[in-house]
Amino acid sequence: MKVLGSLPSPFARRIRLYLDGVEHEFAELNVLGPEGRREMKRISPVMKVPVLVDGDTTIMDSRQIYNYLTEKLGREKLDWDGQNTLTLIDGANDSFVILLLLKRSEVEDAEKRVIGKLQRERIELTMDALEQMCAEGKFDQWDYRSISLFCMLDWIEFRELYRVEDKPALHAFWQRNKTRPGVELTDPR
Ligand SMILES: N[C@@H](CCC(=O)N[C@@H](CS)C(=O)NCC(=O)O)C(=O)O
Repeated sequence: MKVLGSLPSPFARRIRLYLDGVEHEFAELNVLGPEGRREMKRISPVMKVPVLVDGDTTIMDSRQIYNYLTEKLGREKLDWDGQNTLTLIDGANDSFVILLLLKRSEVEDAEKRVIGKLQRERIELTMDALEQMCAEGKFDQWDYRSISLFCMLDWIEFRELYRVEDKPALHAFWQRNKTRPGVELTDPR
């Protein structure tokens, strides 16, 4: 199996961490560079990473890759509550990606414009919900949900998009999982 992704991508990193201990290759792409974009075009018209290639099968999107891997590896699937939690994490993470792209596009006062305001609003609500769930112990187990949450928190801190310390339970969760061996190995810094 081959995972195509960029080193910093939180969506690619969650798949790499989910595959910890499972033999696979990680093919690193620079998603904004010309070579990386050429390679992405070849593999997926969606032009996003991660993409999983397993023999003749190509799977796009981290959620679908996760579903594919649970089946292939015979692991337990998330129930609907777990899937909703993933949707909260994905919603926040997608909005953070848009904020980063606005920053890189040098859009003036991006967060005062409709596109920026909508992202910030979603981020506030989803981060509040995740903080509460974390305080209730819903991320105590290191499973795909926790992996996905960790990858987002670590990335938004790395990209300076959010002050994780403003959310005590999320901050404690991030700190306590930082030193896991697989986590350290995939650190984009
Ligand atoms: N829904 C997708 C989101 C993936 C995503 O946003 N990937 C970003 C990197 S973090 C990407 O490939 N961006 C390239 C682009 O938008 O052109 C997933 O879960 O895999």
